[in-house]
Amino acid sequence: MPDLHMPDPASAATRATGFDAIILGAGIAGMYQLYRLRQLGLTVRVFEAGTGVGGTWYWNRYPGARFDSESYTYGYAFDEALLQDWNWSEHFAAQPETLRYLNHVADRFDLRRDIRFEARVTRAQFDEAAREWEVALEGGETHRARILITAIGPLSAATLPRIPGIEDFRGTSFHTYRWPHEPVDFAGKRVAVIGTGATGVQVIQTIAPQVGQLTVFQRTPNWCTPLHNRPITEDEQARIKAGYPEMFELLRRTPGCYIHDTDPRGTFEVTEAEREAFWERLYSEPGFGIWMANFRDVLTDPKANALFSDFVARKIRQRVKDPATAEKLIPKCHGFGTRRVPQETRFYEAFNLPHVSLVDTRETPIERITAAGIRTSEAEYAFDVIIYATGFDAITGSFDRIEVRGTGGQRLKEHWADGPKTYLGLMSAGFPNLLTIVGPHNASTRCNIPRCIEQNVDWVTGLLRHMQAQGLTRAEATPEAEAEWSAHIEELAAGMLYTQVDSWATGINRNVEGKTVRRILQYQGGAPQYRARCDAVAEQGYAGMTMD
Ligand code: NA7
Repeated sequence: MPDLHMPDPASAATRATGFDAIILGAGIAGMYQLYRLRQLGLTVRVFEAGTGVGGTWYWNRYPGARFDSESYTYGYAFDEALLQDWNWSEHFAAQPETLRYLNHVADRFDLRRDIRFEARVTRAQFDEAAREWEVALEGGETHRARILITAIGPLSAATLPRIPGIEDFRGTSFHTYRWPHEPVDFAGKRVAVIGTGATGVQVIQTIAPQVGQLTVFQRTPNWCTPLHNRPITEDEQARIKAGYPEMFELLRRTPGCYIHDTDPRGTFEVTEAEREAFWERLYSEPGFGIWMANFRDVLTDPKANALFSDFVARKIRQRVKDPATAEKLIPKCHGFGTRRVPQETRFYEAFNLPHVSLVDTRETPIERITAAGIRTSEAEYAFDVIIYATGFDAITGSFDRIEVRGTGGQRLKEHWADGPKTYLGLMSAGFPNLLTIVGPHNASTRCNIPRCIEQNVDWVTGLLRHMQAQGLTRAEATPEAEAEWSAHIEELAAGMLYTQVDSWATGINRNVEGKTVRRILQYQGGAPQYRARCDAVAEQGYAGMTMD
């Protein structure tokens, strides 16, 4: 069987004892990487902690979980027959449908036979002499491979709040990421939701009409805008399928691979009437257009940003009947779009229901979780269910949880202690043959993620094809290339308002030790520019890397 090291004349000494490649994670990225590596004829094993495929869409089963990207822009693009066979039912599909889709893909390409489920990787160590990675699973079992590819997701290390007493609560409680597989009955229940990020918003708006009583604990409000989801009609389905080539062409050109492209105009280059009309239109249209296709300076010019934030604040005041609640729901410490914009469906109207209330935890902090519920500085609340929509140790957290050790035994977590150091967001110096799909410093976390995943995977596949053809067994980013790329990442982010705001995108998570300093974790130059950089590196024979 052909493998990565077959052409290597010294193969007897350097031959991997296990697989050609190990992939961590069977989400969208891991599944596609497996598919591509099989095409190279490599032996591959995927280790996945869950009992099924789907990653994000396997874990996040909370009520209301759904896309913010148009469904048809989100599915895999690599197989025309798959595109033509699959019918998305809504413009923004809900989690069960997406999980069905990913299971369909796994069946269709017979992916499961190379995936080991319920296999959580705890450690990965590079063996310099053998030029291979040794990977340990929870329980101690180890496997070896020449190449290690992480597809562990940027938002997969879920974090509970650091509030005393969490284990004391006698009712039912879940983190949204660890939602049970069985349905949860909310009828008549007294429910608390802690957290109002994109997840909390989806949960709150969905369960508000079902529960007996809902209390939302909000620390920081977010600028939420309408999703405007609806079913896809038969006519639309036909048009979508006929238009895939043009649509994917458009997605290749836009900065985040969405169908929404930035408006070239500046906020102050139009009259007030034109501006208001444009913003009204954006507010009435589906999806992320309001964030991605706004005036070009809304995310960089503080004055433009303040004006648009004021527009959205007015909308919130119109939609929330109680003025005091409306004011609490309007962000005061950050401008629109400087944190992830949650897309909502009657989220603000949920606070008009008589059994829904909002607690501002900056005014009245949560002091502890008690056996019966939640105690703030002001009151004691009794609950049957507490939902923690408290987010993730984002982007680097999933790496930190695995003990990844490169040459000389250095740990990746230490190498990244002052912020990630990468080359192309796909490699790190001192960690040969390790490829970090959707890792820090690549374009994927600012992206309609499957589009950037496909780019990452295709690039990695090209690199492995090159190594295979040349008989190379070791590839590593040089420290110089890593330093240059890491500086480039900082330069690209300069002037972006989001860098001045705490959020998962800037690496802040006060529930995690040490995650209190803002970092530049994402490539901000846009997916087309990122793709061009990656392609140029490949065309130059993998410049910035040592390979032998
Ligand atoms: P986010 O966006 O990180 O939101 C987490 C929320 O939980 C946010 O409102 C936090 O408030 C809140 N939180 C966290 N810890 C606490 C404590 N200790 N007390 C009160 N409130 C707390 O995560 P999501 O899951 O909503 O979304 C993650 C991404 O997934 C999303 O952007 C999409 O891209 C998909 P804070 O803002 O920190 O004050």
